[in-house]
Amino acid sequence: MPHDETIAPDSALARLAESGRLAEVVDVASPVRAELDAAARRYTRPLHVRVSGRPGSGRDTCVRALGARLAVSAARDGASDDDADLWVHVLTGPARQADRDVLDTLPTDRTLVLLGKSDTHRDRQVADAVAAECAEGIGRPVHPVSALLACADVTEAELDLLRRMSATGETVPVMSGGFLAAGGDDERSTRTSLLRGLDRAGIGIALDLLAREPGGTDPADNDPAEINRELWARSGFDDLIPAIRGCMEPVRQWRLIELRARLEGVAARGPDRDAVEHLLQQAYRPATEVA
Ligand SMILES: Nc1nc2c(ncn2[C@@H]2O[C@H](COP(=O)(O)OP(=O)(O)OP(=O)(O)O)[C@@H](O)[C@H]2O)c(=O)[nH]1
Ligand SMILES: [Mg+2]
Repeated sequence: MPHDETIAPDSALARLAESGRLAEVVDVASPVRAELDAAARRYTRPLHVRVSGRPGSGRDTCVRALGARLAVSAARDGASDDDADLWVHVLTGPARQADRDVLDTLPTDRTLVLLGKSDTHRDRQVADAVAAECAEGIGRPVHPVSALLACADVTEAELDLLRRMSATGETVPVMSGGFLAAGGDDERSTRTSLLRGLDRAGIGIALDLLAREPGGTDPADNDPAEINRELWARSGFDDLIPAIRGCMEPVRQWRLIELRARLEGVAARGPDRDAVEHLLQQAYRPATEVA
């Protein structure tokens, strides 16, 4: 078996694995059928992302955002399973040595680098400029995102508070103590959850959204779901979709390599060796050549 060759993405092996019909190459009573089924299930498992970054960079929030906005399964570095297809490394500014050390260990063609907490920059242009500076420093694309905005879940009570703030022109001071105390005991828990959920910059963005149409006809005035959608749209997570798509072919290739290794193990154990060897030979032949 020519191990150095990449496996043709249009090979019969790839097609069989993707259609979940791998086990059909052996008889229903074959002792290897269950192993082939397990190999096929593993090959078609959902994409799994591992999120890395320096402490406090926003890894846990990014894991939540990937799940909430892109329906992608993710875990942060240090999680026990070691099953990632794709890596996401979160920067908070130009890469430090610790970031470079981690990036050096990750597969370039299956790693995205993010500039996290993009909401903390004055506006999108500034965040883009910082991301461009980060990209220049490491010689690869860096995507500005706000995982916090991507996870925004403004409640009715929080939206009411935002409306009151908008009406009185209240802004969030740099020191959060004043913001939390401003509404007295009645508002303290709503102020706390709003600050935890959106942070200072996110509250500012929400207030800008409410101020967009002073007449109050904007749907964001009336509906938490609408303002949440607006905040998600500003998170930058949608912009990750093409970048993730761009990693899919290398992901597929790695899964095929893993599948091949697994099938070689099945073949080596003996039962139905010929059928499994035949399957392995199809890794290099386009599906159209195989009857
Ligand atoms: N403004 C802002 N804050 C964020 C964002 N993402 C995370 N944070 C905040 O940063 C702090 C750390 O976030 P985590 O997601 O726990 O980061 P982590 O890398 O898991 O950090 P540790 O668990 O402390 O090692 C929390 O207070 C988050 O609310 C973001 O996009 N914008
Ligand atoms: Mg954390």
